[in-house]
Amino acid sequence: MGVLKHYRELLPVTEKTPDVNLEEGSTPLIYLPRVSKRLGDGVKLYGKFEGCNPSGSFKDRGMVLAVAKALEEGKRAVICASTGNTSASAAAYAASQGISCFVLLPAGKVALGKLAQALMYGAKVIAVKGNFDRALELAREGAEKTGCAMVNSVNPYRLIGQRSGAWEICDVLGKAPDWHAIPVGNAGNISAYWAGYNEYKKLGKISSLPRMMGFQAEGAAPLVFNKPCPNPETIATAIRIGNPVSAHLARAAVSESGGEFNSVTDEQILEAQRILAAEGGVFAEPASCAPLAGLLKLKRAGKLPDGITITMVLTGNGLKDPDTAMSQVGKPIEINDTLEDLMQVLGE
Ligand code: AN7
Repeated sequence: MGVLKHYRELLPVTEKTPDVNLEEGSTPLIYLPRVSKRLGDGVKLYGKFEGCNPSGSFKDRGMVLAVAKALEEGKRAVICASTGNTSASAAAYAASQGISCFVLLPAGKVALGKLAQALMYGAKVIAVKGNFDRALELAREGAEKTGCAMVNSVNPYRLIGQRSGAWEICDVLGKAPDWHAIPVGNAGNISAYWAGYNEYKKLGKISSLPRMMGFQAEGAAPLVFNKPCPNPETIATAIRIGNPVSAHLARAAVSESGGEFNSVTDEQILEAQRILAAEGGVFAEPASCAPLAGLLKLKRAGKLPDGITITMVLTGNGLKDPDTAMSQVGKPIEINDTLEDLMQVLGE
């Protein structure tokens, strides 16, 4: 039914708020028995598959509210900087409402599917010769000068809408997980989930809170190393971010929940992506696999207790980044169109 309708009473939605809806949210919480086994006895691992959102990532949960509120305020254009998914989401919602959308992307560093989406949805796509952090500064200045609605997560409605992910997890599990594992880039989503869990606790819908486990790519891990990273680099381009805007909120989430930040290498991310696909049946983009990589790392280090329930947010669809996927898998087996050739393969 869409996030605005589903959680209307928990969101700043009034009768003046336009009814924006691409049927986002209500994504599957998938139990992953084979992958769970890798993490220990009695561990229950669930993936919240945000790749099922209309633009293929979790960004839709907050974008629907940000765009609705922008329209309510009379804005007719939105602007954002993005490593790819925010731009795809902003472009989709802007298209659905017939308003303009400007997106600033780090030139050459956005996964193909995301670029295709922004262009197909009809956004004005601007490739900035610089990294995401610089593009974000420019977008903020551009928004100020033009009066376009800024729809990055500095827009408070984005993070409020993203709380719905935590609410859905609790609604389905009937409780909060013990651990909540999540990739961290600009650090908005971990902050939103923490706020969402806390709100549900205050409302008496859950009785405990999860440990918030945030995972970053080693080459872009400002929260792990506790300082901005001037030249972030990682194959997980979605989280190629060196100076997270919501760093303070994310730090609070981790310390209040008794959680931690941890980093994983690109190699570990790609390994986790293959495990999730080949043993879970779920294809998520590289950034989304940082949490599984991190959980496997903690398991190896003896730091993952048996018997716990873990949710991890699979933030984006694997189809968004076919290049990275194809670079690590084999080619199809080509045969002549004869039964003989086929039997040679099947008989192997
Ligand atoms: C798949 O689209 O920042 O820590 O500009 O696309 O809330 O930033 C994307 C971030 C994780 C990190 N997984 O979330 C953008 C952008 C995926 C993402 C993150 C992103 P935040």
